[in-house]
Amino acid sequence: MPLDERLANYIIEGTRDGLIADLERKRGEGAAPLDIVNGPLMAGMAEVGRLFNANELIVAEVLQSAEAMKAAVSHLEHFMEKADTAKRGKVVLATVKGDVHDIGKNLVEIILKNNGYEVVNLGIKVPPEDLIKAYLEHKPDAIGLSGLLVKSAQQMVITASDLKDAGIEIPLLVGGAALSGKFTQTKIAPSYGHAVCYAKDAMTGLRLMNELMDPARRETVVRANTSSGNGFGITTTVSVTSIPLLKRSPRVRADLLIPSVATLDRKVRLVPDLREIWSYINPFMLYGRHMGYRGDFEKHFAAREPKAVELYQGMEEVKREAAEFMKVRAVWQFFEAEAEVDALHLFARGAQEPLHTFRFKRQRQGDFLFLSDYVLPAQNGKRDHLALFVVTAGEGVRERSEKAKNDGYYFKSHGLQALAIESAEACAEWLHRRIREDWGFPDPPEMTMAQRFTSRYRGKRYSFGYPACPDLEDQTGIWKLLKPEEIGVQLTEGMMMDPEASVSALVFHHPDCTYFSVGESPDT
Ligand code: B1M
Repeated sequence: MPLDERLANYIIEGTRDGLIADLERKRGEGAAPLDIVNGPLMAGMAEVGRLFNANELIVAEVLQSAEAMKAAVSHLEHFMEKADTAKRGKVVLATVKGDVHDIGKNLVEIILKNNGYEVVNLGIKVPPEDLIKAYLEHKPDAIGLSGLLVKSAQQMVITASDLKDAGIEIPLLVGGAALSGKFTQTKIAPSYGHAVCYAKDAMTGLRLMNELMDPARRETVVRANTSSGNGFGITTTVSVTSIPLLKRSPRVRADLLIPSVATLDRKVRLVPDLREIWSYINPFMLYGRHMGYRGDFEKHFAAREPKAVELYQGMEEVKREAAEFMKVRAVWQFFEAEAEVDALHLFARGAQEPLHTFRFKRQRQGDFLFLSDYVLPAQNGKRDHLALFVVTAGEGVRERSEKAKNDGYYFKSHGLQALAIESAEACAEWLHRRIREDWGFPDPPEMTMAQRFTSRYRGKRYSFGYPACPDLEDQTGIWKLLKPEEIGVQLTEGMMMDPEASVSALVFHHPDCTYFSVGESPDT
């Protein structure tokens, strides 16, 4: 292959074997280091972007390409004049106030940095005033805001307005799992008054930056993403239909026996066997959602499909590193429970006064489902029960992932965060199974993990923030009752759990449990 094509190919293939020798060969031909970067190497990264958008490369492979790019640029920087390190642009990146979400933002940093942009990553829980300071200090071409939850989308509206009041007018790029283009346009953009661009994923973030930094295309993008109005007054368009005064949803039986529970003691555990927890990881989430594998990973891996095998081996390497430090911890407890109209009271064993009361909302139509309906009325003075838990796998993950990212090991950096996140979810699945056993209805031996991932068992677990109980403020009730600080999980002012790889839930045993939406989560 001609040398330039070979150089681009190292990036496309995400391999470093022979890269430095060929870079030296190219320099030997008299090519300036910066021209090599902006020439064959950037051509390689541009092709990676095209292949990703054409579904021919997955996130994991893009990360390996970025690693090769980082290695090439780090080598050539030794021969560059200081002034040579001209960048295509500069972005200040941050997760908004109250939010600890990191994995998405870091992916964006890796993609932008290895496509020629300077990125100032301010980290998590960044208040508007720190963003304004960073703007004055770094004079960026754009600001990137990230967040996981609906609350964070609302925080972006406030942040945008504060940036406007500070006289900032550069484009904003926003992204995050609970965010949408519509919310960006109708809420965030009007409160900023200048361009606010929604980026559904990191590659879209890159495309938007390329367009904004291209004089020929900038105006079009800015005009298309700027809207007037003030964006404030986030009105959730909840149509207030009257709910028939239902004592209980017709879909939820009351005439069932209350199963007894083994103990009401609070349990705190460091889950010893990581491999056992990892056997509860949903492959679709780890290899698909986070590492980008397209298609049925398990089936393709079993058929020894090369991409699936390579990704599996890559994640096994990450697991070996994680096994040295990852701690999966859990705190859980059963409580006596009584439902009363919209209140769900939790009691210590035999107590008269409730320890805490949750207030959920009933669905406004259809089956009028309501979480409290899943608690059976007391029988012969014996109350029904509810279990609560918080689990985490986030201890030490951010530091190690950050180090791997700074050392240019992007696959490992992202892989560690993805593994921690899915280990938290897997621990929730593992613990929920134990709780079913403690409740006296263990899973039948033939139950498969796939059936567990689709909750084909008795009862269900519900997490605050999800559609059946969208109010994140209720997390404070779990914190009061379970004190998850003991397993190292803090609640932020945005009602997020720090570390990021954490899950909280209420567990009901009722066989009629189903997942539903009370239809009140504000549209984001
Ligand atoms: Co959950 N979670 N979660 N969660 N989770 C959501 C977000 C949710 C929408 C699910 C739902 O309701 N159906 C819901 C939020 C609703 C709400 O806000 N009320 C929710 C909830 C409620 C929760 C918990 C509160 C539940 C609980 O335990 N009580 C809890 C909170 C955790 C905490 O507080 N620490 C929780 C926990 C978790 C896990 C840890 C198990 C896990 C990881 C979360 C994480 O990513 N950090 C998780 C997951 C996986 C999800 C879903 C299924 C997927 C999120 C995802 O893909 N993350 C999500 C439902 C959904 O989206 N379908 C859901 C991977 C990450 C790489 O993607 O963050 O989108 P993302 O970043 C992307 C893009 O957004 C974009 O590029 C990135 C890379 O491609 N982007 C940018 C992001 N920032 C950008 C900035 C830019 C440009 C592009 O600037 C330049």
